[in-house]
Amino acid sequence: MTLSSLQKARYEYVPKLPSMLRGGISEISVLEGAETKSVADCEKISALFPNTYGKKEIVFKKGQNTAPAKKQVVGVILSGGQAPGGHNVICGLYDAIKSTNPENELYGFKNGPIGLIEDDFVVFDDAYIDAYRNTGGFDIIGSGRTKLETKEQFAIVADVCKKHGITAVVIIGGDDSNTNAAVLAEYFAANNTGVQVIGCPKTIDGDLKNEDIECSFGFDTATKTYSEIIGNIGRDANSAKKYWHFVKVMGRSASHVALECALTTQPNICLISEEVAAKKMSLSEIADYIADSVANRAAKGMNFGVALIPEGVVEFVPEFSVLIAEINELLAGSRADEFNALPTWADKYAFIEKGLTKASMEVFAILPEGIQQQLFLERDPHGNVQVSLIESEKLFSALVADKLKARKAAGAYSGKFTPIHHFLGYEGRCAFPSNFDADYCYSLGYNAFMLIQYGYNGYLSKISNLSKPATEWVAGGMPITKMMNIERRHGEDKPVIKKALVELDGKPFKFFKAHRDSWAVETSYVYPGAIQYYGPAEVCDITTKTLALEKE
Ligand code: FBP
Repeated sequence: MTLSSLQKARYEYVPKLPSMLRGGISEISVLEGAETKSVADCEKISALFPNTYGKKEIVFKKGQNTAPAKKQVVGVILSGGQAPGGHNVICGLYDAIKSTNPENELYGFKNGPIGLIEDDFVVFDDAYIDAYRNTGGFDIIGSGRTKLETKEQFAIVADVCKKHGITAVVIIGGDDSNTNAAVLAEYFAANNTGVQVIGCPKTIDGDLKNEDIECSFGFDTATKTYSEIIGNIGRDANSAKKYWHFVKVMGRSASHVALECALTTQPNICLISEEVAAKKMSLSEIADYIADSVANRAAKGMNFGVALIPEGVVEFVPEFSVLIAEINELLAGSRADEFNALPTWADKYAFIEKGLTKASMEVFAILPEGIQQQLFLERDPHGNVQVSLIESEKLFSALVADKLKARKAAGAYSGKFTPIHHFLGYEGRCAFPSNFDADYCYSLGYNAFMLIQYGYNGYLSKISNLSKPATEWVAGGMPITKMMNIERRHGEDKPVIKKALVELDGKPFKFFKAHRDSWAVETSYVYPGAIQYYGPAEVCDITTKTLALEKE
């Protein structure tokens, strides 16, 4: 394998641990705090988790390690979308496991949760681990989106664990995967398997966070990667002075990624899905909002700009959600075949016109034809519209173009509008982890083993005080049930970890709101440049603006 210079250099990087985890495993003791309660629906959650509910929050500190000595065989999986730093969680876990007892073993189950069901694994050794230290990606064992959620699956996992003598399973995943980790932990406890489950908070989307988890790993690196590119695009726009760049960034539900990139690069426009929903904005209102910036800048001679669009925004536009629901209904069952058999788009359009309500047809009619067709072509296995595949950056630029045309006709605008489109998503998910993510992830993995060694089950590895230097980080664990509430999912009440959306009264959004009107008209772009791995801490170890503002 040919290695890049950076890859070779990163192999040598020694991730920074919180002080309390430094100095050897024998010097890490545990401090138990108060018993916990779930954030809501306490009675229901406690009834669903009789063996794992209400456990104590814990913090590690310097002191004599009192954990019972026993051979540990740990299994680990990566679950869901890639996020920079996943390899380091496994490296930290491995190092803690082996430095406690070289006889301990770490099994990596392949391709996500399915690996545990199919008993498809690798047993890590030094050479294997060393080839992945401080690198991006999940290729160390692969990842997948199969869910571990049924009793039948749990029983298979219990058998697989028994077969290999596995004492604990570490699940590295997002809110859904960690919800399932809590259910698996309860199953293991209820069935006296003796197997523990520990979760680690992952997702570039940044929507697994709460009063205990300050941020999910990967968010730092992914947003810095996108911000570098957005900054470069802004500088190109300001150099050429002829294009409006519409940049969609990942974040299926929440707009944390878009907001962080906006705070870092100061584009002219950044939509925030949560605000769109709160204000019940229509597509037309959003288009007018962007068109105002285009027109105001054109009036100052600036026919260029940068607009950020969060991936999930269209689902937050109320009228659009209704339209999607109606389309799903319209094509339910055999009607999809009937629709597909129609020979021309004009025939199909007539079918749609007949089937939609007047209000939804009005929304449908203003969409560019390409997007209209996308709504009927891209269906998921259940036959539903795949909203995430909608090219919303193109949708909004087309709607803005229509608005500007109308304004021009009315003599209210005389600029030029030439849009260019980008989608930044996969580009950031496997970047070399920033020092922050390399350190945070290594600490999460190392800490996960401390939780295992001390016998905890159904806990999330928790590293906090993250806006401070790594030495001041605090390592510990929180029962996952503490983060749960009951939500309606697929027609059923389910215990889940609450997804964290952007809070409109939170400091990051408020900061953005206080500045965005001037960013919309002026050219205030910031060019953050590439992630730096070597150099002064104020350049290399900086956290996100979101975290800094939340913790100020
Ligand atoms: P996770 O929630 O699993 O971390 O994944 C998030 C994400 O990166 C989203 O931002 C994006 O919409 C999605 O994954 C893409 O998924 P896929 O890799 O299946 O195309």
